[in-house]
Amino acid sequence: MTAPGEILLAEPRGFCAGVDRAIDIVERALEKFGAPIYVRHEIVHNTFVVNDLKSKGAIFIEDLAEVPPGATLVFSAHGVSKAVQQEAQQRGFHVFDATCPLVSKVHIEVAKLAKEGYEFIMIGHKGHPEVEGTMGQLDHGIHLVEDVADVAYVQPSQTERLAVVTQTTLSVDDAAAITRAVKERFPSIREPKQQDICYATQNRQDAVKMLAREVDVVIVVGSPTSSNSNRLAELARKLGVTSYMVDSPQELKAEWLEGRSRVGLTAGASAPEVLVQEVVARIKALGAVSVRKMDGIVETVKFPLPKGLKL
Ligand code: 10G
Ligand code: SF4
Repeated sequence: MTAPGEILLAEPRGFCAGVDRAIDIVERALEKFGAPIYVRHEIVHNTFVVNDLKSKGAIFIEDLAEVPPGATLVFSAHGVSKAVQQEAQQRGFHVFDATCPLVSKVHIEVAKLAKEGYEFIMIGHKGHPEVEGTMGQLDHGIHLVEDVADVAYVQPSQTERLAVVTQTTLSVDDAAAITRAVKERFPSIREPKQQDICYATQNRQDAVKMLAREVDVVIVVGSPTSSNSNRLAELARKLGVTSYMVDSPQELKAEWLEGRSRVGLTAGASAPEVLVQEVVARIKALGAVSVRKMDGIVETVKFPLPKGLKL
């Protein structure tokens, strides 16, 4: 059986600016205020990141009832609903908001248009924390569609003032198809000036499209809970290339690489580069002799830390 020969690394891959900032917020809060720091929901959907922060003194909770009085609390990068924000304020926690500024931008747009009488069609995955956070900016008038079939059933109370918003980490192609169906049903619906799917999602999916042309299998480093990582593996499969997700190098199975001479490797926006490098070492141990970086966009986006945590 042929062993893998070459590893091709997607560019860009891994951490986005929102994830970098969110992890920095927890680390700086731990340094400045000491452990424990409470974090509502996994700061980002990655097992390694969460375990690392746990070892430094972060406590991850889903329900604010678990947070003691006077605690310091961080909201995850995915964002929170108004109800969660209000509860944290009422209970007097010292809050740092690690919501990605690109998610906050969507929240601000929803609040602004709602004041002008708009209702919303939100394209996203039911139950995902970002969707709960964005839909939870309003107490009514925001309707979720998950796929093209859902579009026929959505029932806004009026159609003159309708706007579409999306989760930031969707499949760019699926979201475009759903948006087309939404526009067919509601031709005058308002679209965001710039799409809500973020630059990092777009760039990582574009990179997988390039990678898939050159490899026999695509490995995605990412946790099963990570929506954007799942989208990368799904995209490779849609392009006809077998793809697997791994949360750690130990999960990679030797038989996945049997008979595949070129192995593509990428990572979701929440997956650290240290894991990618460990996966590279594992694939090399299975026979790969060279590593090549694909050409791709160099990302320079950086978001400032909240006041009170800057150095
Ligand atoms: O891809 P999802 O939304 O599941 O999140 P993640 O934590 O795996 O990656 C970072 C993306 C976000 C924080 C959502 S904006
Ligand atoms: Fe922000 Fe995009 Fe990263 Fe989400 S995936 S944290 S929206 S940069």
